[in-house]
Amino acid sequence: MESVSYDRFTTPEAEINHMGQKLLYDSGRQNRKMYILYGVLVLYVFILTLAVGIKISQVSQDVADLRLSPKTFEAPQTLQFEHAHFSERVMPVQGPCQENWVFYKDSCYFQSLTKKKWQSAEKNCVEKGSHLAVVNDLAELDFLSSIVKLSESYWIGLVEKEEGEWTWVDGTDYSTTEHLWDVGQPDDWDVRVNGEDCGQLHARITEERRRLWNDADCTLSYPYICEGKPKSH
Ligand SMILES: [Ca+2]
Ligand SMILES: [Ca+2]
Ligand SMILES: [Ca+2]
Repeated sequence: MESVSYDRFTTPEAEINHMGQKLLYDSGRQNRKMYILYGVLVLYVFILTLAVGIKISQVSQDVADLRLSPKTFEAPQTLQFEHAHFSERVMPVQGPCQENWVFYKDSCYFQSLTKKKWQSAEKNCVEKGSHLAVVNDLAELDFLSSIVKLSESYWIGLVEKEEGEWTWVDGTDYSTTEHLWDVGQPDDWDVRVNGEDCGQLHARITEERRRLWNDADCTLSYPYICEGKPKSH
């Protein structure tokens, strides 16, 4: 009987014992879950740290590469710096050209004493049987740099028909000539309403400086340079 009553009715101590075991079991499961969660979290943090570490090392490598090869980074500046100096000056001669014109290679050049807007300047050159100067190469630019006044900018035959589409007045393909823009030009500086769509030889402060190109507002008046072929008599 005792054993039956023991089986059917548990004593309070046994009940407590049983609950204790259940609690222990539950808390064990809870702990395992926590451990798994903790493990996943640690793994996630580890992967994240690894990824950030790889990225930082890539960026450091890129910075180191840039430091080691500054030429690649500064190529456009270097090119303009080389173009900014010239030593050989060409003495202007009249040659087969008309009076007040100077001869260089196979062209005659006229340097205006008056200032005109770009359009009027080109019109005036055409009336003289020429056009605004077309700078075909660096040698021609150096020649023009040597004949003009130091502190003036001069219109040349470079005009922007559409923004970004520069053309030469004599039909020379702009893409085939050297692009001898001054540092930071063309900048289409739009402090005035018209923007800047006409090319000029930029004024210089010192003799040693080559005149590079600037884009300027076509409606401003500047002196200009005409270029034409020698007239056969
Ligand atoms: Ca030319
Ligand atoms: Ca422009
Ligand atoms: Ca400009």
